[in-house]
Amino acid sequence: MSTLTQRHKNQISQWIGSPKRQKFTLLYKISRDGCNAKTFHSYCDNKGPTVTVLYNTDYSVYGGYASVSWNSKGTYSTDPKAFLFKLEYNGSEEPVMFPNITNGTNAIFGSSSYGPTFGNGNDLCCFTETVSKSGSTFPLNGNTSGLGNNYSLKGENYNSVMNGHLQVMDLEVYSVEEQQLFHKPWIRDFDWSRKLEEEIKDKVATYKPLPGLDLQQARILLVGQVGAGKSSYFNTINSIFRGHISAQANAGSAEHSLTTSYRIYQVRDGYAGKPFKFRLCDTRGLEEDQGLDDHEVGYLLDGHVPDRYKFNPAVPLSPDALGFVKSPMLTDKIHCVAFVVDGSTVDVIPEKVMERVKAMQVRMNQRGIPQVVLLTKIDRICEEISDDVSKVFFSPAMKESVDRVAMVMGLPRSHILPVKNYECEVELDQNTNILSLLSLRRILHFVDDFLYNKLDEIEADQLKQVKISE
Ligand SMILES: Nc1nc2c(ncn2[C@@H]2O[C@H](COP(=O)(O)OP(=O)(O)O)[C@@H](O)[C@H]2O)c(=O)[nH]1
Ligand SMILES: [Mg+2]
Repeated sequence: MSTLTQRHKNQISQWIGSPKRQKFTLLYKISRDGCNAKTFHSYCDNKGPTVTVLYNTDYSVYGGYASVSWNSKGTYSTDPKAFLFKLEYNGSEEPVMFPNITNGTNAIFGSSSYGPTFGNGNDLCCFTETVSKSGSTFPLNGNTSGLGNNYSLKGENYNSVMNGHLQVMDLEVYSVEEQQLFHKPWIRDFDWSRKLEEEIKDKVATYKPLPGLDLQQARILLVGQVGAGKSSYFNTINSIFRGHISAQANAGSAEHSLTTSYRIYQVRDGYAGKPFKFRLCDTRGLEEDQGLDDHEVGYLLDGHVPDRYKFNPAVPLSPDALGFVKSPMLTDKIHCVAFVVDGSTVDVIPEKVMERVKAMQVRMNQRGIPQVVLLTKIDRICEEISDDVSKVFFSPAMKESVDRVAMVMGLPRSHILPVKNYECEVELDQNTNILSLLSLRRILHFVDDFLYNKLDEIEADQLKQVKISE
């Protein structure tokens, strides 16, 4: 598993300066492959541009980039594009790039006895020969005695970048190349046409929950971190059917939840038309130490919470709350949960938030409620998608995000639904509409799966009753 976050990859891509996003492939990692110069060279020589990243025991992250390949010839290579950098210092983001100041001469040194080595007299020599792990740390035996020789430190020094030592938790080397789109989609692609848009729009508009259950509408609960795009998802779906961009739900960026009330939103067929047979239930955000918790989610799932219920951070939801629905029917309950996840930060979801999510999933699983992920802000994952949403199934970065979310959420990949919400647009876009409508149609299919199970249960119960009375 790579340790470098998407944000760091974006930063390094920006420093490399290519207009296209870079693709990072992990070649070598000392905690996985062992800290040995020969191993480093066998994995990293002749691989084109690479970036070396060190993670030290003080949570500082730094390293170097070279646009020329590593080799084991015992010589320096010239590389005017090489640079050193720091990304984090003591766990805080502090991105600084240290450019080469000698026209690229002696940019890197390749030798079978040396690990990644930048600069002459060594601006940064990571290690030589073999370094054994001590506890969970690698006490690297390299040196930085020539720090500033070939790279401009911009006033920084050994202490302000490396905390004055080379004790690291890990060191990784990635190859970097311009991200190319796949030639074939990584899942089924669609014909992004007006016809398809109309087709799915119609499917969603004419959706009716399974008959025989006395259900007026399907209820979909949106759950996710503050700022993930829950309110914007409702706004997007609502805009599509309104025929223009609407911002009925309060969306925006704030540290804490802007959404403080529980809202059961309906979407209408055009201007002042009839509401459709589904509801999007918008909750307040999930936060590390406050906001929605699994206990409240239990009440939401079971349909105890009335529309416009005002969450009170100081008082947890309880049956004494005003308007608490004492005996909810199936129609009041939640029939599918959509976790809304910001696609551009999937690799930095705080552990405490994940713990909350897992606790919520337990409650959903107990009730057999299907779960999907709406993966938002996909325009921030990939340039190409940002230009044209229909590239979504051709983007390697997108596939990586989907795989990652599927893994952390413990859901099949087919339950991860990428979407691009309207956020600053003034006009509707056909492909954006299609992707959002597809996600909603999938969700409605999951609702049906849940309802079929309910129907089976009810019929089995009725059969039992008949048998008992016989
Ligand atoms: N670029 C981009 N921004 C988005 C997207 N979805 C939401 N946003 C923005 O993210 C911020 C938070 O969205 P919001 O819907 O209020 O999140 P909530 O807290 O989950 O309800 C807003 O500024 C939105 O404009 C998206 O798909 N792409
Ligand atoms: Mg909101």
